Amino acid sequence: MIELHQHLADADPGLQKIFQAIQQASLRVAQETGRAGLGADIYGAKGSENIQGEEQQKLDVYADNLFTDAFRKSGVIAGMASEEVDNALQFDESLDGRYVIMIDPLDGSSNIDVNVAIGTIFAIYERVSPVGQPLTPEDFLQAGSKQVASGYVSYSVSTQLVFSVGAGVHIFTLDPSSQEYMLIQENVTIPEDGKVYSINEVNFDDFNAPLQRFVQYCRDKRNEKGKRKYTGRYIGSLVADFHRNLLKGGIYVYPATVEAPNGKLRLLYEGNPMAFLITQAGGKATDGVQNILDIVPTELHQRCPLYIGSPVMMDEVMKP
Ligand code: AHM
Ligand code: MG
Repeated sequence: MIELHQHLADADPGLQKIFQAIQQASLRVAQETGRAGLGADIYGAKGSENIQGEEQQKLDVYADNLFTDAFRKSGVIAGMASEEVDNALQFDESLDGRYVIMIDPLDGSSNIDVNVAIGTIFAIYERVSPVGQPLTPEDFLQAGSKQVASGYVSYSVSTQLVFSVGAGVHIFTLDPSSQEYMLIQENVTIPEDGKVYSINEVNFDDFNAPLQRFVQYCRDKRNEKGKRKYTGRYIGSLVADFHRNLLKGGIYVYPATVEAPNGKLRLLYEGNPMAFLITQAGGKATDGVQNILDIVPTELHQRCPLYIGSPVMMDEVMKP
């Protein structure tokens, strides 16, 4: 079986170091999620204090610290932006690094307390400012099309790393005994069409007319045998919903709603990395109007509607 570092043997040495860091940090997160409830202090409300008056570590903060540490030590990353931190971080000791990274250290964290799959999502870029100099906002506010790699770790039945360095999408499973990621599927492509639509349907009345038409189409559509063509599946954990749709075919939509006019998900560390992956896997991703990867961000924590999945279903949802 092929280990992650063997698979990346021909990749840029900087990228190899970044994936080493992702392996180390995600292994620790996997170990910690695997101990949920066994005294590991990962449940509980954000901002709560323990008896000593210290802030309790929620797992998403814990995960953020682990990844930040690993990226800082990698020596090749000049800075990072995280869902958990207001401002972008610059690693002064690694300003010679060519890379910047955006991360959602633990997505779907509302699922932690109920033992449902959660994930880490990341996007890797080359900085645009000169190497050795302080970072600039433009290093972080790059269009998704500039990504050199992206991926996610899914902490579930097993821990899996799914990524692309721009040459297909590959899936690795963490072997807990050797603590190595092992290749289980190379060059994954999403099925052209699928059976699943993943959307929080309670918001139906708030969807725009084209999206309402699409959801109604999914509800009504019958196959040649008169059976329903589509089924709804919504875990409420982007990584898990995305992963199922990648393997089985389907579409995930987190649209604009009245309450959330720009949707809920963040462009830099949710929309973009997933859009890069789906494109590499033969699928499509838009914000309902344009290709996600074409959007030039203006803010670090900018939100964007996300429509992502199998090309046939994406073409249907994008009909005016
Ligand atoms: P988070 O980054 O705060 O965890 O929120 C992102 C999550 C996604 O994983 C998931 O698809 C979505 O929020 C679910 O939101 P909702 O409960 O509004 O449907
Ligand atoms: Mg998130």
